[in-house]
Amino acid sequence: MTTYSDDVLGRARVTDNADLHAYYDKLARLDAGALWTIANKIEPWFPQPESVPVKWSYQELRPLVLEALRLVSGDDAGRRVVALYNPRRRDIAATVGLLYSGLQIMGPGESMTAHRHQAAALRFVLEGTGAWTIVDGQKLKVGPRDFAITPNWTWHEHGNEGDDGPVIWQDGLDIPLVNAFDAGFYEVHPDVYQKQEGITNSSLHVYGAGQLRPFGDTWHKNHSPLLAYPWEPTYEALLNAAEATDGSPYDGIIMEYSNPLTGGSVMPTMSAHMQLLRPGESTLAHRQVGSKIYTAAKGSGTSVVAGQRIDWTEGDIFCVPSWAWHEHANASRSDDACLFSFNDFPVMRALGFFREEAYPDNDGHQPVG
Ligand code: 1HN
Repeated sequence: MTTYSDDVLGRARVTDNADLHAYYDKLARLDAGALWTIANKIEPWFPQPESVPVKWSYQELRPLVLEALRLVSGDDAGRRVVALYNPRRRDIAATVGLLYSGLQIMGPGESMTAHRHQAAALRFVLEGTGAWTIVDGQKLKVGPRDFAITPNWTWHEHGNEGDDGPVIWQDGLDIPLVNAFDAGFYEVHPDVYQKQEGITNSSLHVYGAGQLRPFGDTWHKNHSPLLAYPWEPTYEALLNAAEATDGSPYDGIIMEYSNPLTGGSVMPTMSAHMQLLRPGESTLAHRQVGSKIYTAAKGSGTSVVAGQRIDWTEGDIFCVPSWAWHEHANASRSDDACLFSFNDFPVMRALGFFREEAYPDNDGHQPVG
């Protein structure tokens, strides 16, 4: 059995005294230190995230996101984004763990300049019908509940060509992860704007046919060749699966947005899911190594994250820190509810860090409050 006491042989358990303090001072002056004073902190028995569960209410944030439209121009801001910060991770601009998320707004007729960076990005559209983005020359048009990717080091620029109001979409980036590795690079496009190549949504035309792949394809990049994942086929896939399977006891009916050529995650650092909770469905608690950011895409419900109750309705965003117990419930007995989420699980898996377990007691539900 695992013991979590530090007062055991095999854990650091040195009692401080005056001699030791004098010794620590001498080491500090030489940019050194006694490992045993921090060993237990830097080698926790299990993950001890600085991040806490947080809910960002769309109803509360939306007016402030709209306010940014008249306060700053897209050109001056670069991107007009309200960032979502975990309280103790503001210094690294993280929403949870080493993931970042924010709400980006673009007014009708507006467009942003092109740039590229080492961080990978993804978009989940919350409202507005005119959104487009050009990713390495490919123009994508995206609407509410559509998902799109901007793999790292791809040129990208966005705009809103609608005339019926602003577009608000959620950005998800692995910026804190890239910065933790001191791996960040950034470039402004030499021509400021890209030229569209080929037809709009061309990757959907080539790779969006589900079980059919272009024969003899030579795609070799480490991200999905499919750049946009529209809502309608996503929802249909969930409804179809719900007819045929019981889904997961922890997640209901859940689908991963995948690279159609490999079946793996859309990008090497981040994966995304859409899940459907059937009317009245409540799931069991589980936990994973890795951080997750959820967005209520449809309907309303309640999740419990690390014992904290989070009520959500469309547009609300909440996070699950690594190794935190979490479970979800659809609030409605008549309508389904959908949660979009993205995570850093591909990194955890690639590095051999991934673990997952079910809540063992209390019929699989964690205590609340
Ligand atoms: C970025 O490039 C975008 O291109 C959005 O839309 C959000 C947050 C941090 C750093 C770069 C974008 C970003 C970002």
